[in-house]
Amino acid sequence: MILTPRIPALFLCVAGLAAWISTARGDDGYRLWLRYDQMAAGPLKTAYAAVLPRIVLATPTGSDSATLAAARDELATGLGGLLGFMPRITIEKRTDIPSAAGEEGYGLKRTEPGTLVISAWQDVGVLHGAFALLRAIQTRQPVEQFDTVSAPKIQRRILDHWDELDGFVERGYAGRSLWEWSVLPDYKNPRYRDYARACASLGLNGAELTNVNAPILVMTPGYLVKVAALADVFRPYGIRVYLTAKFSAPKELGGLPTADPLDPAVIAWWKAKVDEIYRYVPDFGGLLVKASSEGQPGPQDYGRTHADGANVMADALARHGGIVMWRAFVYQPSSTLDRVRQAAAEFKGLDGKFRDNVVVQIKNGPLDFMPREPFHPLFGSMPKTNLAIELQITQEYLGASIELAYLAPLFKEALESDTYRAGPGTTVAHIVDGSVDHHKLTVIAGVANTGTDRDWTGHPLAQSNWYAFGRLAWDHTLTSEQIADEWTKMTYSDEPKVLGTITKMLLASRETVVDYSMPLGLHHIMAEGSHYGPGPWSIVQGPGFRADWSPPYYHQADAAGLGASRSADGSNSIADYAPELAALWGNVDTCPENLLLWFHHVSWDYKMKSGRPMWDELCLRYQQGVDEIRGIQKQWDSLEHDIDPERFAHVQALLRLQVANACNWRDACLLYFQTFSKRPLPAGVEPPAHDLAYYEAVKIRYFPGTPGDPKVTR
Ligand code: BDP
Repeated sequence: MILTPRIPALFLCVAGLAAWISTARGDDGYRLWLRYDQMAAGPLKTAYAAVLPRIVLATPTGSDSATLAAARDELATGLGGLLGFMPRITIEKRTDIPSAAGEEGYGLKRTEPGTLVISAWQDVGVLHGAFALLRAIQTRQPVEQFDTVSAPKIQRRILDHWDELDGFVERGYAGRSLWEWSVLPDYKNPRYRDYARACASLGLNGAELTNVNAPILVMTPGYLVKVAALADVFRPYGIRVYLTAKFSAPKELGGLPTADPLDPAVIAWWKAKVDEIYRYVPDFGGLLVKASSEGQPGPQDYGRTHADGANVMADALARHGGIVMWRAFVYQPSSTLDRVRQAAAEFKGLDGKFRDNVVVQIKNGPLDFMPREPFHPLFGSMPKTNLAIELQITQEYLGASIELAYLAPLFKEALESDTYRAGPGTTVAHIVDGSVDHHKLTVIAGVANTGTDRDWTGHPLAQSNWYAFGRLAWDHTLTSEQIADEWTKMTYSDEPKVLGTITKMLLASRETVVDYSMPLGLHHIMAEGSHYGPGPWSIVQGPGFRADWSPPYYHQADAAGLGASRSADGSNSIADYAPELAALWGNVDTCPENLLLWFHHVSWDYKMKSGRPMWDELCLRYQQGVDEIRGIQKQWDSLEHDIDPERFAHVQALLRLQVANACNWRDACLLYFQTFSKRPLPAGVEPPAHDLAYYEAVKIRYFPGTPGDPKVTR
């Protein structure tokens, strides 16, 4: 079958001209990494042109579909933009499809001269292959690299949007929710399609639309019809929709006297509700549930377990192929156990008790998306349960959309952590991808950083975190360097100065944020409410507030030293890990310094590897963070004449803010900890700009993404 691409040549000329004008004038970042600007003439472009006069889309059926149309459109736009010509695109029925392509992967192969075949078992694999071809050209790969077979290592690769129905995004820093509930289903913003394109270009295949603190109305018919409209836009791109479910829905929506998961009327209610959802969205992915956590209702309200709660929904969903993602982010108001141990205590004993279509979704660390934490011990504790990892793409604790923190190194650190569960090398990634325990259902989720800002993510460079999550969700063996290199080439340029400078900035940025905010294993010392900026002194008070919402619970600063005591003579959280790790982390002398104050209460005079006392090391580490971000700022400034003025000026201004914030972090934390250490700042640390009272008086109000107005007192 020969198909005429739906994009005419005149459009391509106009698009090329528009791209040129936009580069000359500036760039608002809307196109993300799918820019497709014209390549300069040269041998590589000639080589591409020689391979691509004809592209065959090969599937077992050879029939056309909306997904293949999306692939053709993308190829036409992309190749038209990059190379300035339109290949002849045909669809063919083939049987020689590589088996390694699996359900959603693809094979790319140059066959007879001038022909490239994109083959896949399913149409969505062809779409992924089309994006892979475009990426190869955008990143200037030699044509030999076109011949490849690729398949995702994790089955469900989902963005979780913490979006409310009124447009507020919890911990969202890039504007309002993308979903325009008030005008759906009648008006479908064209941006939904661009969202789906961006996700599909990375191989993401799920969008969970609503906040984990679940807005219950989304499950009513008036909203399900809107959900269905979004699902219709996403479907050709291989993106299924998921929703959050509130555990009390049978009571609140169904009018039942109870939400007890073992009550027959409740069981029947969930079945009927799920059946109803599937009438609106036949390929609905499933439900994400935050239950018995932070005030959310859950099975424990009825003396039932997390497994009882998850299974009632799972049974309702199983008949339709849907899944439950049951979150392990739980801690109990009544528990006196160290908060970082509570999820392990609640879930470990439930191993093997969840249905096959349930995944327990676990944050990368046991606390809460800190700039650095050890991996969550549950990854090494539940062999008979499907375990998903939840990463946070939005920068709740890493400077929101104001500060640069490229998160691939954080994601990799979590994924590559060795649990030792089935011997050395049993990494979190291998648990999550199912390969260790041969689990069939595998899930990776990322809390999205998208919003209505024109550039989608608020900070132009924060687009790299959406990109990094998606690429790692497809293939967790990619390195942070590879991903930074790809993203920079696609989003900025492959010109060596630009490429070298931006990738260097990206790769250093996460550790820089750690250094100036929470070095040496410090955690949870940020301002209350907004979670932006320093607040090690905050005591959170009021009804419902808890000791473990206040930073002193975690840093434990006193006259003797600093840090949480989690070794055997403290809360013993090391006992939740494999003996190898307990031995390593439990000993102050062998514990890696980047987790020292996570696991140990360390004397101010403790001699660090550098030979310096811990107090001096801490001060110098804060100073180092400030120095590093100033260095990053200089690197960016050097690009003034190399990239478009609009993105240049935006990032430049944000980096100026970031440097000021880094100084605030350093000064506020050191002045505060100094009230305990009673030691002078060592040589090399700049004197603080203000006194401690000044920093303590800073109150951040109306910070984007912050639920409610915090009540913080000293
Ligand atoms: C915390 C956030 C809060 C979320 C919660 C969660 O501060 O807004 O609701 O995690 O993941 O990090 O449920």
